[in-house]
Amino acid sequence: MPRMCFGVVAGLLAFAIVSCEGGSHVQEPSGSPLVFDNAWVRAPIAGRTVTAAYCDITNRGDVSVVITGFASDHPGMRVEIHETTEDDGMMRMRPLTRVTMPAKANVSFAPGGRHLMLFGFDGSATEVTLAATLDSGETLPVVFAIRPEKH
Ligand SMILES: [Cu+2]
Repeated sequence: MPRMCFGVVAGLLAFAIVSCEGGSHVQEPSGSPLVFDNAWVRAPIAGRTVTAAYCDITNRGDVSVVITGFASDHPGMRVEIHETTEDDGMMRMRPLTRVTMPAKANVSFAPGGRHLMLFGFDGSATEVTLAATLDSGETLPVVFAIRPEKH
């Protein structure tokens, strides 16, 4: 029985900027049902190399999509998905190994909740590309702007 050939879809790494108005910056990686908006990284405090990144993700598709991680193009940078939880009045962060995006739903990575934790980032950039990895093996590049404050 012949094996299915899982070809690499050309242009997978290309993405289109659909609109860019009012500070919003909608990104639609090609071939994906996921739409990313308001992607930004809090500029690290001087001398620090750990910070957080946030974005809003919409799954416009009819089936759920699972994000298993993010990878950075910035030298030395490592990214983890974290969730902030309150435990006996203490705010704690725990790493997530997967985030399920339900069909036709929004998931926000926002201060106080789920977020991306960036390690090894000295802030020497105006933007970084973080590629979302899906459990299908696809990677979806998303440009995150570096901003000094809560936005
Ligand atoms: Cu964290």
